[in-house]
Formats: sequence, structure tokens, C-alpha cells
Amino acid sequence: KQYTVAILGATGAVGTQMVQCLEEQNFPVGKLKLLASARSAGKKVAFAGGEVEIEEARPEAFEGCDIVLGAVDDDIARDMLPKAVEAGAVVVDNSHAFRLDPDVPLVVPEINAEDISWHHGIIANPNCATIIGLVPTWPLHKVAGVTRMIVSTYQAASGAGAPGMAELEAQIAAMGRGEAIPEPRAFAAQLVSNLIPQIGGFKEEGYTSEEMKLQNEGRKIMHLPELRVNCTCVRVPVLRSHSESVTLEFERDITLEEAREALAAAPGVKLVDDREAASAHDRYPMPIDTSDQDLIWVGRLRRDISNPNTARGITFWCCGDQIRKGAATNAVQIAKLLTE
Ligand code: 2RA
Repeated sequence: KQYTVAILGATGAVGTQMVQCLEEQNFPVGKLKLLASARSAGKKVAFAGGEVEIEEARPEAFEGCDIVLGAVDDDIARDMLPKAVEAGAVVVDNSHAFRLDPDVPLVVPEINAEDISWHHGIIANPNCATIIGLVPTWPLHKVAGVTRMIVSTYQAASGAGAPGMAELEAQIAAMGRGEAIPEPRAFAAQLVSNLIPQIGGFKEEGYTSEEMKLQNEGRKIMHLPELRVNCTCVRVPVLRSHSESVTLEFERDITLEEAREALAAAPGVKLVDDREAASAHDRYPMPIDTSDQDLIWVGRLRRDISNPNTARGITFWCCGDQIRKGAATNAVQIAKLLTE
């Protein structure tokens, strides 16, 4: 069967990536509709050896669509996507609009693909920092039962959308290749050098909306209503990969060897954890290495020596591409499961 697929928000960083992911994942697209604002209508986008013309996003555009991928902000998603369902499409939405709606499954395919079965027209794609932190957490949860997470995130400019990314990219280009430091971005990062410990607005107990997402979404995705998460989300001068320091507390003992084995075998994970490696690129994950690929790289695996019961505490570091696995790739993986 071939499917008529529409992307709402086709010109943003995530929407553009979705077009590429449909090709990469050999999605059975019979017809692709690219929907965006009136000012983008008429532009042509390369797809599957041909070209697709961008149309203005209007409710009528959903007629005949089997699947709609949402890559727009919460307000537009709330307004437009129910109309896509009314037109008979199944929606995979990357906004936060429906993520916590009890009638909407919130899905990371490596964790809870089975939840897709109870959708009522909309399936929500989790927040990027949630996906990147939970993909490596889940295999460890299956070994010893996670009860608590302490997470610090280092989130790329891409999370602030294409404009934020373009701004940082221009600064990095202006820095050129610093002789003292081989990686231009590392050089620029030290020169751009500021960190912003706020993503989203401040909510309960002084946590930001972004920080509460990991607890709220983590509980729903892993079916752990008692999960407790302390998260600090920071914007850093990196282009498109998010990094996270994750400390887990478990209800049962887990050895480092068990953790290492579970991560090495986990779908969606690449274990990069060799303190003796000559190159930093092989020693641990770095955002510069995880950009533009779909795996979550995990390293710096160690016991949590602050946990009074060290047999039940593990800390790791992970990096993943915010636009890909953090958004577009995960959404297209969900859509692909709908076709299987
Ligand atoms: C961010 N997670 O990084 C949010 C939205 N992508 O800004």
C-alpha cells in the first residue's frame, strides 16, 4: 500500500528533516503534501528523485491524507491537527499540545511502541530531551527498575528553531578554524561562551516547563506513574545535538557490567565508553559526533558514588541529534509502525 503523507510545517528545521527521514526510512509514500505558511507556498522541495511544491496550510489540504506529520508550534497544532483527524488522517504530532492528553499515546518506538494501538487519531512525539534521555534509561530500567532520575541537559541551539541555529552557525563561521583548537565549533563555543539555564517558562517549584517534561512525559512513556525526576535544562552554544548527564536510582541492584551489557544491546543506543581510547571521539560521546545521525551515544558509565546504596545508583552521559532522533526520526519511525 502507498500512503498520502502530509507534513504540516514543512519548512522548519524539523519539517525539513522529516522529508529526508521519509526517504531514508523508505516510507511507502504514494503522494507527499508539504504544507507551510502562505509565504512559502510555491517553493519546490526535492523528494524521491522529483520535486514537491509547497502548499499553503489550510484545513482543506488534509483531504485525502492518510498520515499527517505535525512540525509546528503548540498553538497551530491545537488548531489544525484535529481537522486533519476529521479529514480521516492519523496524526503524529511533534508539538507539546497533546503529549499529556490521556487519549493520546506518547511514543518512543524503542520503549512503548505498543501504545500506538490505542490512538484515537493523534499520536504525540515526545520532547527531544525526553527521547534522548529515555532511550538509554529504558534498557537499564528493564534490568533493575528505575525509581528516580537526576538529569542535567545541555541543549543545542537547534531546539530554539532554525533562526537560533542560523545565528549560531554564522558566529561559528565567523570564528573560522582556530589554530589553537582543532575543532572550530569547540573554539567558537569557548568564545561564544555563555549558557542559559532556562528553556521555557518557570512552573511549579521553580522548575521550567522544559524541565517538568522529563518527569511528566517519562511517567507516561515508561508507564511509571511514581517516577521522580529532578531535571535542569540549559541552553548551550552547540548547533544541533543535545547532551545529558543522567543519574538513575533503581529498586534492585545492578552491576556496571549488567548496565554495560544492557546498553550495548539496546536498540537506538551506541555505547562509546573507553577511557583508554587515544581520541576523545572514541573515549566518550560528544555533540559534534552525534549530529546528523539517529543513535543516542552513551558513555561515562559509572556508579553513582553519592548514592548511599551504590549497588542501586548509576550515572551516564549521552548525546543525540535533537532534530533527528529528538524529533523527525522518532516521528517518522512512529508513522512507519502505523503502516506495518
Ligand atoms: C528545545 N526541547 O530544545 C525544546 C524544543 N525543541 O528548545
